[in-house]
Amino acid sequence: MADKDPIVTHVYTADPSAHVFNGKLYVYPSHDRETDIKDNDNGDQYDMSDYHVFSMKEVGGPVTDHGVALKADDVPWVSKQLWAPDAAAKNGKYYLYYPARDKEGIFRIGVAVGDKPEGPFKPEPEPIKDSFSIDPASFVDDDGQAYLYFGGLWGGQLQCYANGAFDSTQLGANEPSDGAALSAKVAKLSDDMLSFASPVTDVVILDASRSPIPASDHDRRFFEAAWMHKYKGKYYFSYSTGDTHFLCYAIGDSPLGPFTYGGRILEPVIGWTTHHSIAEFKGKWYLFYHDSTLSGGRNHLRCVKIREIVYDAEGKIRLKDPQPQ
Ligand code: FUB
Repeated sequence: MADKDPIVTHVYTADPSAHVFNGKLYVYPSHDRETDIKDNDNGDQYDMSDYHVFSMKEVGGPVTDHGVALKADDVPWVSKQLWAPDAAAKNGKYYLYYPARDKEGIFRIGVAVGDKPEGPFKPEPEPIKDSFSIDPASFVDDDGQAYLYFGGLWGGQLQCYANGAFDSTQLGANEPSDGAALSAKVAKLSDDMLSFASPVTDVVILDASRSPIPASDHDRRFFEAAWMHKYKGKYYFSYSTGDTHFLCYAIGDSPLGPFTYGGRILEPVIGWTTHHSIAEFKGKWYLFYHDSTLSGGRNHLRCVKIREIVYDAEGKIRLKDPQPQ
């Protein structure tokens, strides 16, 4: 497998969240599937119904598909659309965080618990209290405190919470175009990893002059695909800019921010969405991402790929090898 080939081709995969557990690299992606639903800005074509977990002992080596780890039919509050998941390990257990629409069509975030990194995962019967929107990303800091980052615009419904309380008139709408950009959200997780242990707060991204990135700056503002990793004591918040299709990052001194915009990691890929994670494995750092090459460019049928990244002396991220066209 060259590093720009899909990690698997027998199923469509997207939104990869990568973690190293017990010396192996695990990837928790969305499981894309065929649908007759036409593409729209609400993302209705992303109609996924279960999760598979994948693992490998080496980047570029054989990839094991551990089969179905969780399915929508097993979760009492879910109606449809199991979107981008993530996983965490703590207290000898493994936690799968996932967004889905509830029976009213509103995105919430659920958690399911397993004894092994690959699952199966047993879902909690209700979504996490006070959770909303999509794309949960968990991060367990060196002191053991865990955090959950989340949020996504347009079909991800983050714009419905622009003024705090849920505003149903913004379902299916775009974000406000004036003022500061809407922020991703973050909350501390409880010690049992099943609930929020702090209020939900904004993940503020500042520009070099310490002003929040404006909503009009579509090349740099947050859209979806939150991810957190730590490198040399600094916290790297990375994300997708959505309608401009970049993967960007911002650097901070605290997992709660604020973060200062740092640059782009990946230029637009084939397919509308771009979504990633970053993890260190066996002394090298990798970007896990997706594109739609496996399906010949169909937006909702994507494939996960891996590329090595490096940091310069100032901690700026770049792809180790130039990006293929
Ligand atoms: O896979 C469904 C959605 O597409 C994800 O939640 C977004 O991040 C985008 O990749």
